Amino acid sequence: MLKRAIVRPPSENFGEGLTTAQLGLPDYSRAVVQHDAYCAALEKCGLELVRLEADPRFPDSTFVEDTAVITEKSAILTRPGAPSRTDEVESIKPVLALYPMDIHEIQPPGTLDGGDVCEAGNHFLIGISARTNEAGGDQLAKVLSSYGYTSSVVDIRGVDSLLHLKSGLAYLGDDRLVVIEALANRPEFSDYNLVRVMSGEEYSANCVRINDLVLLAKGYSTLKRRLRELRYEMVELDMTEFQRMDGGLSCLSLRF
Ligand code: CIR
Repeated sequence: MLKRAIVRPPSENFGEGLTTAQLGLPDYSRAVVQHDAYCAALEKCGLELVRLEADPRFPDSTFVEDTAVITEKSAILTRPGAPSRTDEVESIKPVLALYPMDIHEIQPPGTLDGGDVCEAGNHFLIGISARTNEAGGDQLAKVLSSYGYTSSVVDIRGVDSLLHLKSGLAYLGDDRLVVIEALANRPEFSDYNLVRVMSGEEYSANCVRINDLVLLAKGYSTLKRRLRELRYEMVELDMTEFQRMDGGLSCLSLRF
């Protein structure tokens, strides 16, 4: 059962962050409203929120997920692959130090973004991407294995328009993965039950199961219908302003 989530609202200069989306600049006030609704949804999932201040030094810092990987007994501080984001980790470190868990850190030359790490029960899928390199993935795998978790690597470097592994993949529990078509035939996922996301609706793959609810981006009726058939209870959230900055539902919180 997840108990809490760290969140950080977007800063006014949020639109100066990194993006490849070509969807135009985000509207800051609308992003704040969408972030508020996201926080309310996390509370509806039963999470207590640890709310950090917006940090204009790092326009991408609302995407807190990229700064750490958290397991039951440990937190691994990442080393984000984009130079403009590397130092975001510094302000997360003291927050995680407040909780009774071991803290590890990814070391150079390793780079790792939390968005590339998908926890699937006791197994972790680690994406190798433009942000996460093999050295970062190896370091994470070693730490995870010291706590009894297994892991495997998924190279997504050839997959167009996929920033992070979790931009195209989500674990719903019950050995079930939501996955975009471009990843669906990968042997790495052959042991899972797959919910395939049709092409053109890739953004919806970044959904998040939190306790009894699944958070889903608004406007993607195909996945919504499928998840309803599978009897998931969902909360739909307007994510347009974060999508403009390549961010999705999982990126906006660190859940543990
Ligand atoms: C970036 O490019 O780093 C941000 N604009 C978006 C990060 C999204 N994070 C995630 O998928 N975990």
